[in-house]
Amino acid sequence: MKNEKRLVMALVVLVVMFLVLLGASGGFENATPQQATEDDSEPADEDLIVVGFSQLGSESVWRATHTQSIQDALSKENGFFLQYSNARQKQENQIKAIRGFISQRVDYIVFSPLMEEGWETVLTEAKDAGIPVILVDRKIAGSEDLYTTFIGSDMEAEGRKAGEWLENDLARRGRADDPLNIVVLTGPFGSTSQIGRSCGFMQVASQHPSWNILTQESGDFTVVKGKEVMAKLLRLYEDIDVVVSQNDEMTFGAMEAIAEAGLTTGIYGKMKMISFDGVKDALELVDSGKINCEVECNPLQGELLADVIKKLEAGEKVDKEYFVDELVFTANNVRDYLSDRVY
Ligand code: GYE
Repeated sequence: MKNEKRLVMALVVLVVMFLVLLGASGGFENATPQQATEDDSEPADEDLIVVGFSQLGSESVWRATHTQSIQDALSKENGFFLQYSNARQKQENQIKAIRGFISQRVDYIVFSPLMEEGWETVLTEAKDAGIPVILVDRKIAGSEDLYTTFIGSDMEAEGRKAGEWLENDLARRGRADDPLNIVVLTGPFGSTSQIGRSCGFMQVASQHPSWNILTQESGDFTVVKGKEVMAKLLRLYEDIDVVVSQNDEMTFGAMEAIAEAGLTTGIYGKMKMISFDGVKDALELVDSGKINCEVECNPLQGELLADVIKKLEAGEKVDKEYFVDELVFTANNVRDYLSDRVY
């Protein structure tokens, strides 16, 4: 009997030890949302400006470049101590990260909101704690007093540029009034990049009764989903003339689906392909004529962000929004930019 008791006790101890080890090794990561920050160390130097940065994920080359640009600019050498957190496409993770930054009393909160809705409560908490919030890349819906400034792209202008390129291309060929079947692969519905790009493109499309928008469907800004959605649309619609794809990853996926269906894109192909971002691999496809038009979205926002924070530190007034410079690439001008493209 005594021995049995001992055995049970030993087993209990083993199970407890196993659970403790599992927790420490991150085995519970899926059950409990990620820690607020991935760099919890304390700033060694009192003079550094402490910034908590919540990035929404790492879905694209654009996003990786955006993160890197901010990490490079907010470096120790430049006077910053950066706490970086990746929300992996979950709004709850971003909210948790922001709450973590508030409780650590960082000097600034920088974040790229996954969606436009749903930030009132947590940003009111930041405001009540007196921590300035800077939005990068994407915006939030609702009250403008919940953030200090925005740094990023004019997404609606990007959408219009896509429409205007199509308008001009058709006019140049004397086909301005030809009926045209268009499909739009969008980013996640409710994100600033989707809302802006769809609205801007629709503003131009609404002036052309011959443009028939067959559908707008989300490809989640990823290669896999872009391919899946495009394959489905090719089965649903026989005669697609134009694909508007709101980022390069979806474009790469869509082009795979189009090739697998035995069809072609670009200057000499069956379908016109319009894409957004302008990463190097996409610019190469513009150069080879497979993508007709790339509307640039500039991820290099870190230096502007650092300048704006330094201004705030100096007590200077800052604008409510800052837009980065962006171009449109076609086969006519892409060679001038291709060799300098680092991402
Ligand atoms: O176009 C896409 C990304 O919000 C501008 O998000 C950004 C978009 C970008 O993942 O590639």
